[in-house]
Amino acid sequence: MDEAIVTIERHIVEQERGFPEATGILSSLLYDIALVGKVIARDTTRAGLVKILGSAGNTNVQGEEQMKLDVFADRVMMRLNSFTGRLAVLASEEQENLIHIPAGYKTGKYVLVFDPLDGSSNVDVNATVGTIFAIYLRKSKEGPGTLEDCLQRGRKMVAAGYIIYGSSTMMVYTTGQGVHGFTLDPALGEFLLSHPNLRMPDPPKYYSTNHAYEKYRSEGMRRFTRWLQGMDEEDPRKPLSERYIGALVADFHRNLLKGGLFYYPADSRYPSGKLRLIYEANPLAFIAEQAGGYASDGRNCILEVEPVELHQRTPLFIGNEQLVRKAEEFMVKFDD
Ligand code: AFP
Repeated sequence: MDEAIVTIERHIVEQERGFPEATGILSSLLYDIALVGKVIARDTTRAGLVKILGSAGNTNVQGEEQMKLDVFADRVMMRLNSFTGRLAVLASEEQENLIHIPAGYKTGKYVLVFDPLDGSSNVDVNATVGTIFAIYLRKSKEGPGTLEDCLQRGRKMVAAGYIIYGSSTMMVYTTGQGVHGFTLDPALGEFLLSHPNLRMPDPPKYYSTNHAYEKYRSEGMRRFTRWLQGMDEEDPRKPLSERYIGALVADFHRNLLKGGLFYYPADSRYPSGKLRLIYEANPLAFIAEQAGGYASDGRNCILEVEPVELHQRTPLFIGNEQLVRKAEEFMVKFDD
């Protein structure tokens, strides 16, 4: 007999049964985010997209050029989540300040932080981009959510995931009960379970980093890269193959499915790293851990880092645990 077709809605509800005290609000929130994914996917793939390609002519809080599709994705996420009564507060990589629930609408018990369109410079060249999100329980008791609600350790996350807009659209999420991937059937407009219980394959196949910046990197990092390439004379290994898209979510997704490591270390241009702890590193770290992998800032587990500001940057090493641990070893040996 054919196997059952599982929609994301059914899967989320079934996962909720693992939490007898659950009220169903988290399930609804995840389903709201799946809808956000469908709306953004519709716009990234529509022929008329050409009209909105190019820069919006302004910059985001990181001083980076913002693409029009970023603005669109940001708005969709806000509009579909601000009025539901499920959230206390939101924070977006594209906005300097917290996003509060509009006056006159109820606040809820959850906090949503997100990168609406990661890797957006890929949009102009029809390459993969994605939306990354994390959900926490609010810490404040009532009223509008606070900065403290958003500055929680990754370990406190109750759910995380991403939607990747590639050759197909996929949503991958975890609530701490494994990692599950769903592929969007564009004809049905439904995400269908295609990758249940994802585990990072071992041995890993790939590493992903931007070699162009080698000259800005530490001795430990240069040596680590040579180790990955099998050129460390004391500890030779079969080289890993290299793949780098320039959209963290896409590089991470490949490594999740095939086994591998993504790393963006601190360097002399970005002494604290380039990627954002709250919107990028933490959600993917939770997913990596749930898939049997590990994420580090080079010294500590990413999920244990206490955030001190909303747009905090971090070095990131994420993927198969033995590769991430090896990077940590190189840093201790050559950089401390
Ligand atoms: P954009 O969203 O500005 O394209 O940045 C993408 C990103 O934050 C992350 O997704 C990539 O892994 C990383 O930057 C790429 O950075 P480099 O271009 O410095 O390699």
